[in-house]
Amino acid sequence: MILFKNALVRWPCRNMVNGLSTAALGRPDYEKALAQHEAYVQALRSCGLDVTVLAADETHADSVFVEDTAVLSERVAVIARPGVPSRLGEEKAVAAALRSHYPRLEAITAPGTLEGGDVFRAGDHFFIGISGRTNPEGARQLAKILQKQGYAATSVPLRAVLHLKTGVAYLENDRLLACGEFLDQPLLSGFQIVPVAVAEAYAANSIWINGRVLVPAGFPQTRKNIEAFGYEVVPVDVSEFRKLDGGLSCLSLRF
Ligand code: CIR
Repeated sequence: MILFKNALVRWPCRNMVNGLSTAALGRPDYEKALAQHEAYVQALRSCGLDVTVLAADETHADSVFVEDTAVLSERVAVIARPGVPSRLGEEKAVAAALRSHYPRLEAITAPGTLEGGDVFRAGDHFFIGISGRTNPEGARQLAKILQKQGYAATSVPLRAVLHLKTGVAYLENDRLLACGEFLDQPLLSGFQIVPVAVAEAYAANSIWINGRVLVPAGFPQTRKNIEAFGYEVVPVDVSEFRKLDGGLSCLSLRF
């Protein structure tokens, strides 16, 4: 079980209302997004994390989704390379902030692309989604860096979702919260699957942090299903980030 000490988040920029989206839920309300972000940071602190808040980056509308810019572990930090032109460059400020935590940073290089939302970790095994954002070359580079550090890595092809963690969340104890295409994915058959109903698909992007599970507010069945395993659930309202296809995990890097 990996206990987290730190989190890195980025203050939402005004330009976030122009972020990429397929959700068709309307434009985010910026003031509401700020309040939700503050509550999210509080929730991270309530799990014992020391949270660093990076300044807003108005030149990148999606820069609040800081998880996509790196893959972190106790042995290595890997700076990602976003798979969509409008997000390229977001990773620079994140790399600068991570330098004070890691002696050396690895990086995904062209023509590889990789977004952190496509990576989940179960113990010493990393699963890397091959998506519209993470290409096979990016996954190959990440796997090589991780394997050098003694980790295992498996690529998982995605069918419909934006990122791998849009549809799965590792809850420790070999348990995986999963939805849709991941309910019968043979590459994930080693896990006990905690299914998320289609109507609550957004809640598949929950996050286990030091024994608690942060779950998006408004998904009572998923909350109940997670509580049934004895986890303490912390609901967090991120409705304004959902409008940009972003979930709970996307808003922070935990390490
Ligand atoms: C994007 O399309 O890149 C952003 N609007 C949402 C990114 C969400 N990140 C994530 O799932 N890890």
